[in-house]
Order: sequence, then C-alpha cells, then structure tokens
Amino acid sequence: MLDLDLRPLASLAGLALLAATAHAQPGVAVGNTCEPVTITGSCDTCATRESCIAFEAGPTCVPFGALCCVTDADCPYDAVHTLSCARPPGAREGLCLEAQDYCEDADAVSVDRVRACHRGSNGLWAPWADGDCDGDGMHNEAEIMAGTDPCLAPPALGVWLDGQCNKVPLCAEAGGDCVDGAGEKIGTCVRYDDGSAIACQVDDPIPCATVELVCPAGLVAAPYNETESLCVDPGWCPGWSSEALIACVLDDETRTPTIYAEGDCDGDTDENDGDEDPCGIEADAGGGPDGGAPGAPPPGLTFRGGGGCACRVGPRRDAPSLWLLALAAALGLSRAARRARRSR
Ligand SMILES: [Ca+2]
Ligand SMILES: [Ca+2]
Repeated sequence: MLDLDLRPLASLAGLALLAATAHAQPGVAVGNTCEPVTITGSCDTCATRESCIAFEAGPTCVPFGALCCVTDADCPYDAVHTLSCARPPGAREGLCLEAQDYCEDADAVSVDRVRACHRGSNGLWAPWADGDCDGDGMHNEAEIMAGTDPCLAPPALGVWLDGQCNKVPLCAEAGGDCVDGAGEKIGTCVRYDDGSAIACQVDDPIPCATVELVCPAGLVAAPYNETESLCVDPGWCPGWSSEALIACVLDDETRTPTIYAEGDCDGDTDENDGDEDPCGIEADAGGGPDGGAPGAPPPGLTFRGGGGCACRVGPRRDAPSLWLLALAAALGLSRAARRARRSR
C-alpha cells in the first residue's frame, strides 16, 4: 500500500514538474490511499464490478475508482484518450487525468470529482468523455456535443409521467420533441438559460417531488403517497394547507394526479378551469378538498384566491412556459453559486 495525500492534487501544469522515477505502480484511490493494481496482462477473469483497462505494461482488471499513479506509465493507455499522472508539487503520487475540465480548481480536484468524471453509465471506469462530472445524467461528451455545461447540473426537478414522479428528462439537442418510452411526444426539448442542460419541457407538466427530486421555486410539496409528493402553489387558495391544496391537482373521480385546470380544489366536482370559484367554501357535502375534512375548507379561505394566482404556476394548458421560468430562476441561483465557487 502506498501512502498518498491526494489533496490538493496537482494541476495539469504541474506535470512539467514530474520527474522520472524508477518506481511505477498503477493504483486505485481508496480514501486517501492509492491501492496498487497488479498488471496481470489479461482480462480473462474480470469480476462484474471490474473493468478491463489497458496500461502501457498490459491489460488488467481494475475495480471502479479514481486511478492513481506515480508516473504517466501508470495511467491507462488509450490511442484516443491521453491520461497523465497529475501530482501536486513534491507529492509522490497523483491521479490519472485527461486534459479536460474536472470542474474544480486544477490544484484542488477532489477524488470524488475524478470518480464522477470517469464513471461510465455501467458504473465502471470510463474515459472522461463517457463520464458524468456533474451527475446530471448526461455524459460529458454528450454535453459538449449539445453545447451544455458538463460541470453544471440542472436542479433535480420532478415531473409526473407514466404514473410516477420522474426526474425531468434530459435531451441531446434543443428544439425537437421529447418522447416517452413508447415514442409518444410528451413535450419539447428546451435549453436552460444557464446552459446546464437541455431538458424536456413537458406539455401540461404536473410537478412532483420525492426524496431526491424537488419542486420548482415557489411551489411546495404536498404528500401524495408514502414516497411521492405533488407540488402545489400556496397562492391557489390562500390560507389552505398543502394537504388541502393537493386536491387542486387531483382528478375528482380517480384521485390521480392531473394538471391544475383539471383538478378540483374545493371538491365540488367542477374542475378548476370551469369553476367560477375554485376555492369555494360551499364544498360538496360528499367530501372536503383534502378528503380528510369533508365540507370544511381550511381557515383563512379567501374567495377567488386561486383565480389569478394559478396563472403564475403553470400547471395549466395555456401557461406551461411559466413553469419553466421557475426552473430558470432556480438555475440562475445555482449558476451564480458555481461562479462564486470557481472564482475563489
Ligand atoms: Ca453531465
Ligand atoms: Ca450539465
């Protein structure tokens, strides 16, 4: 086992300081340790979690991780992707990097970032092109091809599709249709203003949230089942709880998620779009807006509170783009944060 202090790592410019060394040993970073990899010269016995990597000394099976090194000869040998051993000045070991963007100051690239940038879709080590530095689900090279930022991920927003809360799907290019698994059009591919990604602007989106997915800015999560929430706007019916507001995005009969226009906030069986007073206090005697308090609208109810406010949320047929504006606002913040971080 080699002793290794991987922080801070060398800048690529630091390669100029690399002196020839008699000792060479490919390795995989485990914590702050460079675990040596023995070159077997064969990949006949790779385990399922190992990939076959060709080094100058020959091929061998390697478990996933950031590859560490003493010299360039310890890094994968590839006719297309050149990796060099980047070591901090004075350090004995470093990490195998390509001349690519690792999203952090060159002299402080973290092992975790290198792992992300080199994790292929099969979970094994891959060249930078097939990794995903920002973890947004789009490979680095695909982002370069699409003109999006491989170091900036869009917020993990959820949208209800196919009966469950999904991450907003990403697209390879802007302008075209995005389709579901069955090939049906579900929306249009739109580039985010901050260039983080191209995503599907779903027609009639029903925003939702899970442990991993969040609501667009301005909306709050209202639990729908044990693991999924629907995103509701407190402005729909001012004073109502999110538990009551969820009726605004539930089909009156099936109690399944739907767009605001087709929901029924007050449970009077009139869909919001055709209801003069979507938050009417004359709730149907058969059931309250949240199914738990029949006929009893929450306190603080304001007449016609939902009429104007619904328009700025977007789960209506005529205003899907407004929902995306909310996303753009969130993205602007993350962009600014990143700029601030990189400028430090
Ligand atoms: Ca990415
Ligand atoms: Ca990205």
